[in-house]
Amino acid sequence: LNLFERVSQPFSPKPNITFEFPNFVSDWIFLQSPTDLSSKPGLATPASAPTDGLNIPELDLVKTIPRGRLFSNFHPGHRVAAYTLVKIFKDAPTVADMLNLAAHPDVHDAVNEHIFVYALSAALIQRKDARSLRLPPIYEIFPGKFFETKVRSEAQINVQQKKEPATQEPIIIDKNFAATNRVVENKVSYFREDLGINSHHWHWHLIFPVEATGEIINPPDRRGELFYYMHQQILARYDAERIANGLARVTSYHDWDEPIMEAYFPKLTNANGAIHWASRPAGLVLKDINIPDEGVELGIEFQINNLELWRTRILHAIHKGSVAKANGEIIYLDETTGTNTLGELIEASQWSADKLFYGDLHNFGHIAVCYIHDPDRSHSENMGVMGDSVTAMRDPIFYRWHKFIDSLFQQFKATLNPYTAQQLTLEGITVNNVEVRRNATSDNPRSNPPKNLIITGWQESIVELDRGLDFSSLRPVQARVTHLQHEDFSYRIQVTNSTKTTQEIVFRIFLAPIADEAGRPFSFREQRLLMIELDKFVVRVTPGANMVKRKSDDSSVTIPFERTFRDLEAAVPATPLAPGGVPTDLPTDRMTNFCGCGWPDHFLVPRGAPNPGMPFTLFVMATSWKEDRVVNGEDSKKLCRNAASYCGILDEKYPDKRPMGFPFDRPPDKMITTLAKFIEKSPNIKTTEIRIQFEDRIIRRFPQQ
Ligand code: CUO
Repeated sequence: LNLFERVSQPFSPKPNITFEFPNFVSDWIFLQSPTDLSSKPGLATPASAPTDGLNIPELDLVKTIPRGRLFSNFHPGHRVAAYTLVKIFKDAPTVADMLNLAAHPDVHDAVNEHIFVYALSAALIQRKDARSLRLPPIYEIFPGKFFETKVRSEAQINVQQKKEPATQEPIIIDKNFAATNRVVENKVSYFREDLGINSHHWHWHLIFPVEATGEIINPPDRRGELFYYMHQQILARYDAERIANGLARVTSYHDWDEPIMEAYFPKLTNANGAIHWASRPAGLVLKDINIPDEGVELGIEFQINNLELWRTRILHAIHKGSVAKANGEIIYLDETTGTNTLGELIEASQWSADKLFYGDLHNFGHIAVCYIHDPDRSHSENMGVMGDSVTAMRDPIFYRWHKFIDSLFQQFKATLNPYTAQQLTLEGITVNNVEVRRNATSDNPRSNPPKNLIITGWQESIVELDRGLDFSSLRPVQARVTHLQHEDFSYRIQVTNSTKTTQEIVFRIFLAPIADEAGRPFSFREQRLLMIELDKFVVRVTPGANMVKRKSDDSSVTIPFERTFRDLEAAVPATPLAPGGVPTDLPTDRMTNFCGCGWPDHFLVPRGAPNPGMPFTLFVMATSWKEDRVVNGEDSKKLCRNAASYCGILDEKYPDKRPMGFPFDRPPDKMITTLAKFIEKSPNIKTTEIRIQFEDRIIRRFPQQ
């Protein structure tokens, strides 16, 4: 029995099951069948129909988005509907009450299925009493948002022919399904259409909603700055993939009268195959959006002029150094909170200083692009993928739009004083050397792979689709996806502490390409924007010489592979096929306090280039934890803790006092033209050149065959 299964179908069996979670004995709510209930006493017990005595709250607002319609969390009207349901779920006195309400046919079968999943997921994350419950992967709930329509038909044929699961071959997902290689942008579709990357983006927007529901009045700590930083890092990572594939870096999309030449044809449908996502052919130009209220659904109307006006006002604020609130109060855009203030303004969230004046720039950009083909819906067409945070990253225009958004933040950063050598230096700590080594493999534990070389390649993984396919059968349907993977590696950092006491040191590790697609070396001004955060961690460094070792899969940026691809109970370590890449037993805390948000580990490093590989700068900086530390509670079980760099920690402060992206978030002093010069006075920083070598073959399978 699974509330996240076949969400467009009536809930079945009809609710003669009551959910009870007396002691939270398990964090597993996704039971597969009613028989599972009896085997897990205390978890959920069959009881009489909970319809008796269950008050169904008023759902008129929720129902303004009819069933079957695609849902956009960038659309204010859609958000009203979704947040109303989030609040209803959050207001249920207990988790069991909430689940019973969600299972009730007047709710489950009556509200829009996308809103249902959004609201239940958001409520499960936001309710403190539901923290131990876990969501299934979003691509299992809505395979139609990840896999082409053909996959659904194939699955249906398999099910109808009643092929036994044991003999049934998984459906093979072509990693080039959206276009041929004649489309240059398709060279990086393995990034744009990756399951883990798109799941991360959905979770990020789920845990940082645009408006609060219920009692939350303050935004999550540094929410606006995280909006800037997480998306900036997506751009840096995407640019690294582009360079590796011989493509130029993404250009900002800010000439809104110009046609958009990069087309995108998603070939996606919703789960029951009835509704497709619109295609965006090359050459379309943004038009004013004028979608009338349609009976129930709230319309939306704005002009491209509005976007231009809001952009001007925001730039005005950036160059004036302050924003004005509606009541006239001035908020200065200073070093400490300026980025955050701007983030809330630009996105724009409920915490914008003045939403009426500074508008809804970023969200409405998503809306304008997703309706570009039918801006008044006179053709009754659905939106394109840019409208939904689950699918937006598939479209090349996402990156151009976000490059524009990022350019606003960069203009602000350019108004701040560059970091001085003193701000970059930590007295008494010298990083003597840094290198990376591939981990030895289990079949060759003594292997001594070349240093400073990371191997990437493809991995084939099996995913389960039946949960999200609306066929009546419960037969398993599996698909085989091919995605990027890297062999596991470790950092080895030699560090000398010349003070007399043990120091708690923060290590920040970044990676950036050295040269562009034509082999021209980047200036430091360019390279700083391409710096990808790989990890950030704290180590006690004793007086004298120390060797710090850190595994790639412990990264503060990523969630483990199993978290992307499996629920906990089904998790098994991946098995390597090729030398290198030892799947380590993940420490328990890595497995338990994830929240779905987090960059996928299989995309920790960019793909790189075929032999002899692509050169990158690896950068390590030591700073003092005493200075950077943010005091939080001691509860190490807090959600999202393990991928805090891009996701923060739920209900806690961001665990690092420095500006996000430090020390690359600001342009350097004019006199500093190279990275070498930037760090020359700081022995606590070390760089080295590494190569990432891509092998165009399967280097791992999950599970092993
Ligand atoms: Cu994540 Cu535009 O903010 O998609």
